[in-house]
Amino acid sequence: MTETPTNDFTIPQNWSRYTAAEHAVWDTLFARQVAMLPSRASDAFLRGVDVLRLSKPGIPDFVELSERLMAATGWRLVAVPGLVPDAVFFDHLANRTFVAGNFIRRADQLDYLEEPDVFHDVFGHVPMLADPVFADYMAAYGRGGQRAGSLGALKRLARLYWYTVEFGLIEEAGALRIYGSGIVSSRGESIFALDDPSPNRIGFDLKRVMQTEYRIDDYQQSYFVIPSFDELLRLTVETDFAPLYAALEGEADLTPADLTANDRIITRGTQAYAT
Ligand code: HBI
Ligand code: FE
Repeated sequence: MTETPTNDFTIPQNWSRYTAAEHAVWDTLFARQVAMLPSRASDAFLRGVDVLRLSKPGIPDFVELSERLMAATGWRLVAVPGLVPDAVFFDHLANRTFVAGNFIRRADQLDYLEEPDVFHDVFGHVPMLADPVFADYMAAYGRGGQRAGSLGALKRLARLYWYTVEFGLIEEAGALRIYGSGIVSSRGESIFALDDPSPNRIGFDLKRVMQTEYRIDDYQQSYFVIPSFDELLRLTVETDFAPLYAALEGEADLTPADLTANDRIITRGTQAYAT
């Protein structure tokens, strides 16, 4: 058992305190992304945007959004001031609660910011949580996080989150689509991840992903492609991670651009952007 945090880090969203300028930043970001995502984002993501009625103008009210999300998959949304400790984050996920930053970036930061704001957290993550299979994957991930903490393997599991939840690609109807929140919430990366010759696009493999470092400061050098959300969930709940963690202890990490002989390479990247 992991410890239950005495402080769950949640705060009121204080929806009525957003200014007109803050709502306008959301509307600008929303309009930019929905204009390009129909041909790029996974069907599950696009369905989520509809089911949750995210097209309603302004920053969503978490109470109202939680009602729709709860009806769809039993998840809810709570506000936090910024990044929370790993154990707290995992406990929330295991309890089907997604924590979202309640602040929004300034109008001069539309394309880049370091801490996850309400646009990244809500537009990027919440549509996928309306998908029943992905919703189960996220809860399973939270339980896995609680266990990884006690096994000293948080670094491994964080990489799984990064290369699926944050920057994942999926193969749908013979084409690549984006579903990772960091991609769908970024105008530049929504194009780069699918169209640019620079990054590698590699068939998803659990151990391979957990062996691979990632960069947090720029577009990814490699993306991992899942065949379906069912398969991602199946792998996560049916695999015993403890022996994988143990095996990885004896092997060197891979850098974000490395390719290996066992990789199913979908695109061999030029890495021109990164170098
Ligand atoms: N806190 N608010 C917030 N959002 C996250 O995505 C988050 C976090 N704390 C820890 C954390 N993520 C990591 O544990 C995961 O990326 C694995
Ligand atoms: Fe995120």
